[in-house]
Amino acid sequence: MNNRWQDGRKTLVVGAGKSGIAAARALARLGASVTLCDTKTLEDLPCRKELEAAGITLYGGGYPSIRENGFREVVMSPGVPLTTPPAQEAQEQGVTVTGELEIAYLLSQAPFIAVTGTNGKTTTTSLVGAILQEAGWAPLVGGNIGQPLVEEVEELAGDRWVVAEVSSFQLETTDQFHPRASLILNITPDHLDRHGAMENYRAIKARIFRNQGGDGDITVLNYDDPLVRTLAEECRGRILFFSRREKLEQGAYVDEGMIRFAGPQGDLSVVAIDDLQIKGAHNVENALAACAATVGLGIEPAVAAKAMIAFQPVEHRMEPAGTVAGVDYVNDSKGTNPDASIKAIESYNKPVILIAGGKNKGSDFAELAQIIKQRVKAVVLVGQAAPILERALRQAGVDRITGVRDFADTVPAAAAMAEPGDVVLLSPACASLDMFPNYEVRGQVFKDLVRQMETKAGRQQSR
Ligand code: UMA
Repeated sequence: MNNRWQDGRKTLVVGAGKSGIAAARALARLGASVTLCDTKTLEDLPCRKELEAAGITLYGGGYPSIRENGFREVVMSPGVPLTTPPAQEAQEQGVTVTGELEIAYLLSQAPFIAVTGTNGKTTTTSLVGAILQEAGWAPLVGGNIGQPLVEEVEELAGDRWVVAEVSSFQLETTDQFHPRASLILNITPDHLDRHGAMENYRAIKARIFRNQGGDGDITVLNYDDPLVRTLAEECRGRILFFSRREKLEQGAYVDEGMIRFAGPQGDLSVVAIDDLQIKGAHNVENALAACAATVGLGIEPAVAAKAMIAFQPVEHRMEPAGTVAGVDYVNDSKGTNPDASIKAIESYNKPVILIAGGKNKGSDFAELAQIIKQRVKAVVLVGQAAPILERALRQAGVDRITGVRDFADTVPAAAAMAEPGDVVLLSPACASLDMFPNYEVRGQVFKDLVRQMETKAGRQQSR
């Protein structure tokens, strides 16, 4: 790699969260003169002493001027929109604007498998990682999943692999990013408060494959998703579709309950859907995508099948959280948009009591309200988006709605309406940021509330 930072290149990293801190540290190591800024005050910035000891200048309470400080590069954290002053000013001045994913890619000798899509990214990324692990490819798994890649890629030899969950926010700041395999799972409305129109969101997702086209590059696309299917026209790599509904000549599909892969080696049977521990139609899609990518890259179907059968649901994604009085509690805190919650609700044949609400991201809840009307027994609403959700639900004719003020009241309110055989599903359809630092904390609090109920129920039984 040509190290453009080695001679003290003045670089501003915007956002001192996980991604920004990791990028700042890596760039300082590479020789850049790094300033890390954040809207938080200096006192509130994490790891302050350690960052300063690494030679990083900290700037709190806003953003320094690009021109006045002579910055030659700006690294944006994914959660900071490109409309914020440092990105705007940099663009006006022709200063490079980049992101941590791009830097990780430039630093890595190992090839990337990159997974994007509105929903299913975390499960599919983890599953691809598990299959590679089983095949002895020793992958590094990270990215939007919560582990900044820039922290570890430098250590990775060229014969290893990086499996990266990539978000639209990260793709916005890519330039040379060129994964060996890219996967687009689905594109449904999300983050429209940031990306504006759907067309823009789709175009940003398409950046994942825009540098592909070399020998051995593959692009895995969802045949059943109309927006994703049409992206094939823009791809230059080998396209492998996956479909839950149609038999494909090339790619992964379902036939009589079996996941199959059709490729140069013929039409191969991979694994029975019933043998998978991840359940629901959306998880069949995730498994199909992982199968297409890994078997498409040359992993034996039997090896892929072994890993797929052993694979457990990931945390906060339709994760069983406990059973109390015959009622199953499920933590789908990562269901942060209406489509994710629709898929979660649709995967149950039992009566569902839904806990929803949080910070709205400009979503339209009309379709979710229709599905709730058809399939959900009662709804508990919480958080900033509760009034908008309630309006959409009432318009669809849903009337079993309970509003609660505090998140701690959601589980007791749902439990009060539940009967043995029901499922209480936390799938908020909204971000967590109005009440929690992130969806993980929200999911953990939900699980703690269920555990408290379990303990109480156990105590009552033993009396
Ligand atoms: N900040 C500003 N100005 C702003 C906004 C934020 O200075 O206008 C500061 C905040 O005060 C905070 C920091 O920026 O100190 C936060 O940066 P960030 O929001 O980029 O969060 P990170 O902790 O760096 O985490 C990011 C991803 N977050 C987002 O994309 C919002 C994490 O994805 C990712 O796991 C992590 O990098 C490591 O790669 C989370 C996510 O919610 C899971 N992703 C979205 C999603 O999946 O829907 C895209």
